[in-house]
Amino acid sequence: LASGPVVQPAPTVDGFVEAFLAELNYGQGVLLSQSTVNDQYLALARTVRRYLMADWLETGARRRQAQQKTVAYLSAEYLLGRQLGNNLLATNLQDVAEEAMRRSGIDIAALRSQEVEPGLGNGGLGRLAACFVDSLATMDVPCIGYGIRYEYGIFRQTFVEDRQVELPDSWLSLGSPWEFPHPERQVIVSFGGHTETTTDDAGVERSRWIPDWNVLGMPYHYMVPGFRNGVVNTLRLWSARATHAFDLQIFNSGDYAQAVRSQTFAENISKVLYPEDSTPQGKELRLQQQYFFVACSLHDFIDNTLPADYDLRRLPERLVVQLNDTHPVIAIPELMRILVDRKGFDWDEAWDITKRCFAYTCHTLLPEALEVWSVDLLGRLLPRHLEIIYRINEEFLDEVREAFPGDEMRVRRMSVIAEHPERSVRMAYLATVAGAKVNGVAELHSQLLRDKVLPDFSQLWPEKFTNVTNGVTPRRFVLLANRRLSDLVTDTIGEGWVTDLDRLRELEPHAEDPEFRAAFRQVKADNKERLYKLLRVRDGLDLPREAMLDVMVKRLHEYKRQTLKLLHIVSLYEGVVSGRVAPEDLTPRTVVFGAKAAPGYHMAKEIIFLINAVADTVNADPRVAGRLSVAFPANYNVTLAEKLIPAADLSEQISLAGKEASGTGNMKFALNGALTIGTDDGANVEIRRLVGDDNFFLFGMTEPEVETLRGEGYVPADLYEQDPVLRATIDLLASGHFTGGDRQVVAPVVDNLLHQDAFMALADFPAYLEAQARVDAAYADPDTWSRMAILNVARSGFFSSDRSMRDYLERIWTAR
Ligand code: 26Y
Repeated sequence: LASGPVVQPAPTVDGFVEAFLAELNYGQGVLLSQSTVNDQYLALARTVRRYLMADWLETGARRRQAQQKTVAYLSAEYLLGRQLGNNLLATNLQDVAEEAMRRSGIDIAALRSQEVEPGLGNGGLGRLAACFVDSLATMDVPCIGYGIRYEYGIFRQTFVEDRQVELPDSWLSLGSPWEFPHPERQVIVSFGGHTETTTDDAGVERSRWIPDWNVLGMPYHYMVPGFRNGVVNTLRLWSARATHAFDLQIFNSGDYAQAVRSQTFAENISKVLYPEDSTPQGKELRLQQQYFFVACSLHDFIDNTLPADYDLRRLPERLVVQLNDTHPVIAIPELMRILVDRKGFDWDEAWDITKRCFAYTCHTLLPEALEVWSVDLLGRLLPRHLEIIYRINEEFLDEVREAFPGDEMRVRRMSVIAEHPERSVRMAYLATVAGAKVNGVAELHSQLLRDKVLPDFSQLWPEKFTNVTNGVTPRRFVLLANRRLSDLVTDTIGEGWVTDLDRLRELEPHAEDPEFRAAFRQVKADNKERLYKLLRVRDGLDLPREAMLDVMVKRLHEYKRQTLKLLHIVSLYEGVVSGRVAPEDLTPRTVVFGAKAAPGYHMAKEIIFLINAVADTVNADPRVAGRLSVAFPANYNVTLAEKLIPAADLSEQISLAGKEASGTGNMKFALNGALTIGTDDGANVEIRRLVGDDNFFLFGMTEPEVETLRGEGYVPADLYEQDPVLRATIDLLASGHFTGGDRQVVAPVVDNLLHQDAFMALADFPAYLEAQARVDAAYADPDTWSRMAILNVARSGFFSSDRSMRDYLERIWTAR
């Protein structure tokens, strides 16, 4: 075996054509002349796959032999995006493949469009997981990404009369060439039942779990290629199967429905991604999903990945389990169960091993988003795990009592078991107790995590807490998404920046070069052109070519404040229709929104409706024609992000300070030369520090100011009374102007803003308008704007997920 990764020699166009035709004829079973676009797409994908296969096998063999410490990244979500383009890039096959397709009379662009992206995640957290596995492969770090192969990913969003309608995302229906099922590697996962106490040979009392139902977990493997480095890591996603596909005896007796019922029931577990990224709903199925994938994954690592004779006392030398938020935290009692019940360890030794294997990443600050599971449900579904959690908690609370004698209030505050409003397990606390490290995802977030979310824990174990600022992969979000910018960068500073993103700094001096600025502007213009062509075909949108492109894309959430952006649009429009502002004094702008609302999140859906209603009215009004347009293409996803972000001039990152843990879209925009208008929140703080105050449009309250205002009693209606522009803006919204005179339909959003405004959009409104005026002023001078944008690109190398992975390696995975 070779000791390091082997980079394969470049293939030829002839060889590629031959391999492609072989896949088409002998894999897909069709002649080129008879083949559909889907046939061709599948054959092309399988051809690319073949070029990765030797590296995949070699990486696997090398990993088995080297027995290095491996990161098991446990994540309920992976928002991968399309694979074909990424894998062509990773193998450096894009030019060869393009030419090969041309010679075969095929337009490769049509094949790329054929791929349905695996949308196995909701938003930031899922996309982060995908960026991290990309970086780990590129850095040749042993990692297995574990997750769930949802049969239906995040819903497909459509608009019917301006309202969101969700359609199922059947991403597998035309076949998925990127996955490799391994039925021979299925594992059994148990649920329910009860526990019994027995005495073992040594006279020690042991608990035994007698479950009452099982499902099978079937692994599907996906390639995770590093960037042109001969490394291909593995993503292993689990699909649920019934243990006995169906009961033949029942079937033969004629009860066909009953015969398939158990099958349907079991397979529900991996049926659909929960399109929720806000408050946890006590959904039994979600707990089943969590335990299902975690149990499969630990079993896979311990029983199939480690050598058969491995001494599990040394497990922490071989395994680090990174918990992507609390969704996989049930892995902690599961590892204890494996060690104590199955492998016969005594409790203390098992606990010592377990504590050294886990690390926990928190992705939120909203208290309502911290997951809890009712003791009742957990006890029914996983009775043995509940016992284990109780014991972990008992011993932990003893430790607290020892550290803070007589402080029973603190003991109650810190207990993993909450008593109110119902007895439940606080998963973040469990993760903090068991994890060797706990990290937030941006500096501000990590600080607030210590001070506000887990203050008692950070007091007890200050050394546990650390920060790793998020990052994004430059492969997908610069090289793949923005070929034009990438070519300009490479022409200017040479190659190498894609895997060493700090080198973008070398662009700094070129910000002063008029020729470079012009080339940079041309890149933006070309990207806009490409985007608008797409939006015409995809959404029937016709957008002006010259206007500033102002983009707000992210999940729809009140704390992210899409309504603040909407108020800005309405105020611009109101200015013109009321005659306060001459239309020619408006800086031409096109505002693009992209956002999905959780299906059960009522207010978010009302906000979507209102944005669409405002867009319809504004776009149809000749008084602002060519000056103000609003577009809301449906179904924002990774594929659309790759087109939108490179075209954007202005990036909207306007959450209420202290609410957005990090944000990662903000990083993608900065790296693609958009300027940010943003609050002092999440990673915006670090972006601004790096790109410089002069190259960032900061506005709004700071987190302490938010706290102070809340403490004083925040009355949004007073702001409405006092500020004439705000009043005119809200009045126009409330008047029904955008909804055919219907005041009723706008009331939910308007009343909420006036009487609650939990995220203080009205409080930040004047500062936001003032910052937008600064944006207009800067945009008026193309050289000023380009200079600022180039400096954003040059100074954002820090936000590569390669850097995040180095930080995890240093601060979490090796430091223990
Ligand atoms: C428990 C269930 C309801 C749930 C499902 C998904 C809860 C949360 C989530 C997803 C959260 C999420 O995407 N958080 C985002 O993580 C990003 C990556 O760290 C951050 O950049 C972003 O600020 C944060 O909102």
